[in-house]
Amino acid sequence: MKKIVVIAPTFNEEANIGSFIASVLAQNVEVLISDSHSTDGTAEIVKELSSKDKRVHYLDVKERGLGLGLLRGLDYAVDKLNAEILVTMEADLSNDPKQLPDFIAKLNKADVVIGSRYVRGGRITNWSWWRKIFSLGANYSLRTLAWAPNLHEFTNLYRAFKKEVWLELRPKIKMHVDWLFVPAFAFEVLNSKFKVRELPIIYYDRYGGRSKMQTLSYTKNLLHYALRYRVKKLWSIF
Ligand SMILES: Nc1nc2c(ncn2[C@@H]2O[C@H](COP(=O)(O)OP(=O)(O)O)[C@@H](O)[C@H]2O)c(=O)[nH]1
Ligand SMILES: [Mg+2]
Repeated sequence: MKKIVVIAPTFNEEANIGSFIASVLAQNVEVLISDSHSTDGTAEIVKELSSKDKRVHYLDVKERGLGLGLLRGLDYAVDKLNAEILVTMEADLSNDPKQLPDFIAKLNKADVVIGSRYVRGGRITNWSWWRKIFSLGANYSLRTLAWAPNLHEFTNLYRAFKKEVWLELRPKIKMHVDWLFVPAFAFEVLNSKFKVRELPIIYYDRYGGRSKMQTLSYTKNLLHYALRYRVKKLWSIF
């Protein structure tokens, strides 16, 4: 049986982190919280749980940045925890850990499984109409710019992949210490030799606390990133 580690980046998730960790542990896997030095009680809760259960790990990455949290967390999971299968998830209960066995099962036929809200069977509950429009529009544009008719989701971080995928992609995405890490991972995996499959997911609005997403500037950066990527690819052909 391969070792599975769930990596969840956090910043101020004290309202969710206890239930999140319990629901991940219920799937019989290890969990690593990769925290940007939260200023609320997140670290204390995780450290307390970790002292009682050795499957719970806490990493303080000290600085802000969702991409930084993922980068450091993935490295730690591979180097220190000997993870062979890496799963990334949000820590606010938006991603349901009960879907984890479906991700792992699908990894039998793929190297990367991407959770998708925009395929048959996937959906979003409780999001405001404007966030849905931004997300749908962004994912549609990214799909077009990536020239990837078979991938419908670039911006959600519920994903499972083999360690080899991380080792190969790492140099290409390590500079994205912010949210761009999430779509850049999808772009680079499409550009690699690895086999990608999508899995429909149900996405719930966060349970407690506040979102740290700045939707407008993120959407702008996303489109800028994807356009540059496409132009660079076209340029390399000539
Ligand atoms: N390590 C780390 N995690 C972050 C940071 N900002 C957000 N996160 C986590 O990334 C996940 C997604 O962020 P969230 O605020 O829920 O964004 P939303 O789902 O788009 O509304 C959550 O688990 C957050 O706690 C950060 O600066 N550092
Ligand atoms: Mg969230």
